[in-house]
Amino acid sequence: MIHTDVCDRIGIEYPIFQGGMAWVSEHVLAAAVSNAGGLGIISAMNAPGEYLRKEIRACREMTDRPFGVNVMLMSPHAPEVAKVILEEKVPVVTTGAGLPGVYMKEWVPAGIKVVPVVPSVAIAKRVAREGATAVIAEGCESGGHVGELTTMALVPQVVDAVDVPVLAAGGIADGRGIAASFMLGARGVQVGTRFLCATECQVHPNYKKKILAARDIDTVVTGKRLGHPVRCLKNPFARSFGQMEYDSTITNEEIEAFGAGSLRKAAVEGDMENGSIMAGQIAALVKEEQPAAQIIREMFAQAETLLAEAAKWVR
Ligand code: TUI
Repeated sequence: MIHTDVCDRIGIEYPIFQGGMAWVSEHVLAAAVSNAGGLGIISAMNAPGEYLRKEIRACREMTDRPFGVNVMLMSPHAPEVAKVILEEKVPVVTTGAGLPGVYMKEWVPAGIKVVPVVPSVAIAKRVAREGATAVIAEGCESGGHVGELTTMALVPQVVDAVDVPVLAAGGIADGRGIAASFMLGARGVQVGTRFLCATECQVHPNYKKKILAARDIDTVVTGKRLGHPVRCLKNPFARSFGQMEYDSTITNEEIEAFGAGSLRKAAVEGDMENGSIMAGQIAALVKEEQPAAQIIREMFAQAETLLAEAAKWVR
């Protein structure tokens, strides 16, 4: 059995968080992951606070176990979302795409456990100082909004820099990823792409099919010119976006307008031509649709075997 201080601090059985994926991570998936012993996460994405309140209450109908909410800090609704989190007494909050300090001033004294996603050592140190319960060091192998560093380079540096437990994210989809993360000093993992293909995940079936068909080199990072790089699967949308970024006659506003609503198009409408199919580099490792509980059990059984056998290489 694998049990770490992340399990104790968060109140979960397996040290695994489900990624807070915008337009994907809603209460059905979150409750399934929490019921399976991980930490299910509802994405507040860029929706108003009342959307989140409904999702939180629906999640509580489906599970008595701890769950989390992910706040995308670039969202214009982040301030009201932060209030809803306080009012609904959400047990755990993860944050992404920005610095959560201003909200942590209210969340931390209220007993809410805050676990920010960090792309660098400096940001990890900062949020640890501000009262984070743990941090998620996310490498650029992950899907969606990405930083510069790989998981392999980022995780050990963050582990050395902070006193709180570190979860690794980016490029983890099986037990090998968990075992490797532990060797880098992480005490837990966050997984997004594999949970996209959980049976309970409500994302459009076309999206799941694309993940299941992906090859190793099928992702690309768009949006670097705009200052918010996003990893997604190569498709006509990503190609056009990339061409626009190279074209100096096109303004940033025009590119933003082209990208607006593109994740929703893919995740909700199933538009695989004009939508942004955000996914991590590990998509090709996702082989089948499975219940969340099976994904978690399988990943940890494999990690346990690998970690137990690792000593055989030492003479
Ligand atoms: O947030 C994510 N992944 C996301 S958010 C998202 S929604 C979106 N849609 C369209 C365009 C952009 C975003 C899709 N995927 N992951 C966590 C994460 N956080 N990765 C990197 C960071 C991060 C980056 C900078 C965290 C803090 C940070 O602080 C620096 C600063 O100056 O804000």
